[in-house]
Amino acid sequence: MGGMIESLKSETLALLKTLGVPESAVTGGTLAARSAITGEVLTQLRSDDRAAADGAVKKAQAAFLEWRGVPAPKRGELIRLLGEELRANKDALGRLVSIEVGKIVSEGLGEVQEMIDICDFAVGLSRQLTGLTIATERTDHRMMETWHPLGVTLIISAFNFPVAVWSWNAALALVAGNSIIWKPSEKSSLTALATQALFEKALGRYRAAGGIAPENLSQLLIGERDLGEALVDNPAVALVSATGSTAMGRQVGPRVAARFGRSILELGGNNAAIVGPSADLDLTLRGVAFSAMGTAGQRCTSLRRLFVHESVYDALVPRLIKAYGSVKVGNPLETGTLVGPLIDKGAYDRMQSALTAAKAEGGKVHGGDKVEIASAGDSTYVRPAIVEMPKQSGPMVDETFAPILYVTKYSDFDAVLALHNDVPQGLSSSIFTNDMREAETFISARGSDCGIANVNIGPSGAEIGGAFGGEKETGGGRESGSDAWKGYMRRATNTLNYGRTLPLAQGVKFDV
Ligand code: UN1
Repeated sequence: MGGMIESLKSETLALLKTLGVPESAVTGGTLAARSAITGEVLTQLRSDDRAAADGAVKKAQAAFLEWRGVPAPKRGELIRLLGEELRANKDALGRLVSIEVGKIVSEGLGEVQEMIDICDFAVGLSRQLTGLTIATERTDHRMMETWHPLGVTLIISAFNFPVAVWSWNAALALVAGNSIIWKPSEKSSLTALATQALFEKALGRYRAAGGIAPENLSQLLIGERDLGEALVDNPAVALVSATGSTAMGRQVGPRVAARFGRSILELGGNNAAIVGPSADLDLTLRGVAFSAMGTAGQRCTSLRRLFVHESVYDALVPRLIKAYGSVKVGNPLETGTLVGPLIDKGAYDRMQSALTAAKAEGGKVHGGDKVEIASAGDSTYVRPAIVEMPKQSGPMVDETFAPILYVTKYSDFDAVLALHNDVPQGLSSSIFTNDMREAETFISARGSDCGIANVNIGPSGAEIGGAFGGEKETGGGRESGSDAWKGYMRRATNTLNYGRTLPLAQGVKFDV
């Protein structure tokens, strides 16, 4: 499992410097920034309080009023420059992601690539914020819809995609003409500071080339729950885009709704895959392994439930158990490691409780034990667990944010579809099959009830081009590609009369 992991403190400080984070931002506070790899405190940050939240919203509102007047393609130019900064700093930012939250190297880099991709997407979008022209029932009239900037956009992001999820929201919101405030997870403040620094660099270049942008267009606030609450409750925040647990969404959603604000919620998933009798089992094995063990099971889209047809169960499941037993768990910065640490001890404890509960339901647990790694601090490594369950019950219907894959055998397709949908969450899903009827049924209206439904690839690792999000307790929000941009804008319906009379709709007569 590799030797002692050295302290990552000096490397982190050097990376922060390279990425342009001022030293004053990472010294002198009381909020500990840790590395999931070593568990050590990397630096102490200052945190923002409620008063800072109110001040930031006021500034953001002023910035919005100016930014909305800048033509969208010019706003896109700022995002193009952000994409350039991200390209130039991909290695350093990817490395910082790995150090702070424990992603393996390719996933840390992949996260930055996702940011670059959404910047490219948003640049194109900045010339395509189009509205429909709609047939009108009245003579000499034109009806159309126009899309306008919405207002201050609050982005609440989670530790597991500490920077990519910000970029999905930030790139779209900024191109849409909104100002943004970012409240990252307190477990991933350093990558947030670095991303903000790269944004500032892009902004500097944009202005140097004559671009107009207000002060405080993008603000980063570091802090804990009370800070988030103050931001969420502020009526001048037009849109709250929150990614995190369903428990968090249950707080945020109703509070924003109570003041008739808009929210985009991207909450928990309990993603499943069905393996049909005709599935290509080699491909399935790889798809399942990546989706379930990748990012140590800490993606919203991680595969958590696997339904395997009885005719292929014995050909697949023992191979999977073997893969679980041999996958390299350890320092995510080392070549060959596929599973890095859990974010913290709390995640480990929740994983163990779920495994205990699964045993009580008759589950047969393979793996899940602690992997001892000598490190500079207090980190948490675990062998991914695969649990053979007699039926879908107990912890299998909950989301545990850890690498646990529950596996059950099925015989009837319609019954397994019902089981697939019989959980409160509805984010992502997949089917492994070469049977066209099964594949088409799975993605049809009577198939998967999730926001993402895949065939012959696992439920995680979505590209930015599609709308990302899901139904039920996942919160219903859509971020990233397709027409998710509409969630960041205000739609107006316009009717114009270019005639000399005033025909009323629905044949109403009103002659004065
Ligand atoms: C998340 O876990 O919050 O589809 C986002 C995926 C990634 C994004 C996951 N592109 O797995």
